[in-house]
Amino acid sequence: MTTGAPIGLKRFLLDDSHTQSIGSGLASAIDDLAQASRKIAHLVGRGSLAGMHGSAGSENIQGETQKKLDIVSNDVLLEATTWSEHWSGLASEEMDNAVAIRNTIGQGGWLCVFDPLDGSSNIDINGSVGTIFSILPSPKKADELTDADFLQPGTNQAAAGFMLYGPATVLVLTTGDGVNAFTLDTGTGEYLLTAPDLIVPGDTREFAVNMSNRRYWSAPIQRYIDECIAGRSGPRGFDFSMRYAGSMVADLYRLLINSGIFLYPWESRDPDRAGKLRLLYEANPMSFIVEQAGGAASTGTQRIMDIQPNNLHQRCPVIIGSKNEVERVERLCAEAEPAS
Ligand code: P6P
Repeated sequence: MTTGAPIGLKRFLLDDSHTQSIGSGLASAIDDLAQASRKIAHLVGRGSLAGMHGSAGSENIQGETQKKLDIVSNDVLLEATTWSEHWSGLASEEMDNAVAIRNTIGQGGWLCVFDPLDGSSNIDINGSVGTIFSILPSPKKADELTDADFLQPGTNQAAAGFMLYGPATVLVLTTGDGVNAFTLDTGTGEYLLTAPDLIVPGDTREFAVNMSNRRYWSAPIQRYIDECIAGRSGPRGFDFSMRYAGSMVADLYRLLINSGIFLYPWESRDPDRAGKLRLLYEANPMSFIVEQAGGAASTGTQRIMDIQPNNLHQRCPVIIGSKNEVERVERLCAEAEPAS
């Protein structure tokens, strides 16, 4: 290996000091997902030439119309994990229930929960989309697994990451010892370490939120965003900018590289629904990554990774990113709480 050349994902996983403690089983399990993402990246990169734009004509359990690429990406991930000795079960945004991995190769020790293609509303407009994954310890053998075995708090995660299929395909990964980003070399098919030890600055002047939903937010969230918009003449004393991709993977990658705060809060339009984003395969993996990069991830009133899930597709409010801004939102929410 030429000195100074970026190291590949497989070598990073197997011999880097970051991950020697995780063992070769988890390292190889992560590589299964990286392999699958190469195929997804190729399909996404072919755009409409792959003949996979548009709706699949079906809905997922969330009641969301499934894009053809949602289904295909889910199938690619199922294929990559089913024929591997590292997994015992899978759960996905695109599947109502978890599935057990029964194969003759061996009995895996890991569960994977994933959103196979996050931001898929961006597919047809050639926007950035991605895959989000969370890896949990399997409490049982495959044959004994039920959905309940996946209902583990985010603090149980052994690893989490996402692939962003953008102008470049990037894999962002944490195994609990910092956050590292790898870029896919489309020539060799290898993920190369291009951004080691990512850190999210505690302060930021950039926020990401769907402003069209302002009327549905609670008063503290409205106040926080209004103060950002008020800029240097307002209580913050400086100007903010807003960036919003409508794709969590793109919005989160930006705040990991620059700084920022991303919000998808609870909304009054559907008061019984805790938020839009799903806890197990969107909020928890992203929270693990951002916390490992020195940021924070909250519902506004509680640390996301402390939530005890009660449903595979449970949703939660998400306030995530630069720590000092997330804590400011939490203070505003606490002040608004009725005196107990
Ligand atoms: P809205 C994509 O559908 C997604 O689940 C996330 O990737 C994204 O952050 C959010 O929904 C966008 O939702 O309501 O702003 O279009």
